Amino acid sequence: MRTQVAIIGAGPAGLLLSHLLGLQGIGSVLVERQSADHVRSRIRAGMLESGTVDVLTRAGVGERLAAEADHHRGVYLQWPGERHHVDFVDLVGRSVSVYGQTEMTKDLMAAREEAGRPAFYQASEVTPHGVDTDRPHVTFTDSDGASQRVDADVVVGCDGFHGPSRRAVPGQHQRVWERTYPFAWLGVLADVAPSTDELIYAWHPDGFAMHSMRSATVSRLYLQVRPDEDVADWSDDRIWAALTTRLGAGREGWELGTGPITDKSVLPMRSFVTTPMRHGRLFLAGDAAHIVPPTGAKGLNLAVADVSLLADALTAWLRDGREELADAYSDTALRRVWRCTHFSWWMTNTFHRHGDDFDAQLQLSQLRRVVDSEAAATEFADNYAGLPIRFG
Ligand code: RFL
Ligand code: PHB
Repeated sequence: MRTQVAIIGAGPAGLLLSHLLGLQGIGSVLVERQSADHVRSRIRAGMLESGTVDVLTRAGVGERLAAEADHHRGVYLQWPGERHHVDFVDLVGRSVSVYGQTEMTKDLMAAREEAGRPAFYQASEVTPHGVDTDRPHVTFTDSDGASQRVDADVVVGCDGFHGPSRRAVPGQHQRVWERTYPFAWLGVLADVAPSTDELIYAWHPDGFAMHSMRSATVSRLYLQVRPDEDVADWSDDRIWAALTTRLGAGREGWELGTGPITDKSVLPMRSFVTTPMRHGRLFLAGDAAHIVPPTGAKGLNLAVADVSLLADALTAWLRDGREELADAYSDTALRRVWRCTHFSWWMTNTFHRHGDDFDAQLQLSQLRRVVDSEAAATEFADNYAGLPIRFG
């Protein structure tokens, strides 16, 4: 099989890239390890920057998002005895939208099916070849056990942190930057109306807690736990008790509604960047190139920013014969990646209990500064609500 762009991985990055390229008349083939149902049901991110909403809307996949997403003016920052609203609309003129990654994935899959764009699900042994040459290709075994080969002008690795694309870049051409954190998140999904209108990020002596939501009847909540935490040690009662303590600290008259927990998992926290994001005719995008801890809500938004830049670059190259944007892709994307990596690192270090009581006082001083100083609040809002896709 021959196509212009072979895309490994059909998560949000791969699906959106294929869609954006299709709108410009560039052909692509998606090769995905999991089944479509598995991809559709993975519970992950939930907060979309305004720029992400703009990209999806301009690409014609924003209809359900416009009808169903919850638009938030800002977030609440809290520590014992104090809760403050940071209003992004007032500070930087942009809002954010709560719309599950699962919903965005469903919209992109529906658009792919409607356009009849080819995809192989349940592919195994997916391997990129010849990325240093003018004739790259991808081989894999399809869901029927048959060997397949896709020849392409370029290969794009949208295969997440564990995929094979990043490993196809020879070690001497790659640099990896990494930070692991001494804590993790226990994430739960619960059938209960959210007890807040907008997200709450809470600092607490017992550890960080967060209250997010998916709909008027479904809440998404997180607790800081140890990285080796066994989810089996967390009964529903223990989870609700910890959330009530951490989110309710010093807040007379506010109550956390509880309900049946439908999903629980422990999420590791890591910062990771690999550079460059292009090697020959192989491009990396989304989690294949970088991971941020979820505290800044940046992972999915960065994936969208990458593929938005890449779709323009590949269109200019493959349709119009101009390679400048493709040459600039890695540097352009990495400027934004490093900004979001810093913001996510800052949010993570500021909100989670680690270190000693001296560190705790510095964290609280930082948080007070964000709500007391308009300059500090504006810097926070600008980063959280999302920087321009072409940044710096
Ligand atoms: P994805 O979503 O990981 O998709 C990559 C796709 O590649 C496939 N794949 C392969 N395909 C073919 N061959 C192989 N050998 C392959 N290996 C892997 C995978 O099956 C998958 O379909 O990356 P993408 O598209 O770059 O999108 C990035 C976002 O998904 C990610 O940044 C966020 O979801 C990160 N993230 C979160 N971000 C937030 O902002 N807030 C969150 O609450 C949040 N929760 C999460 C998360 C990521 C998680 N993972 C990756 C462990 C929770 C989890 C559990
Ligand atoms: C979520 O709704 O899952 C969510 C929101 C904001 C974050 C992380 C996760 O920072």
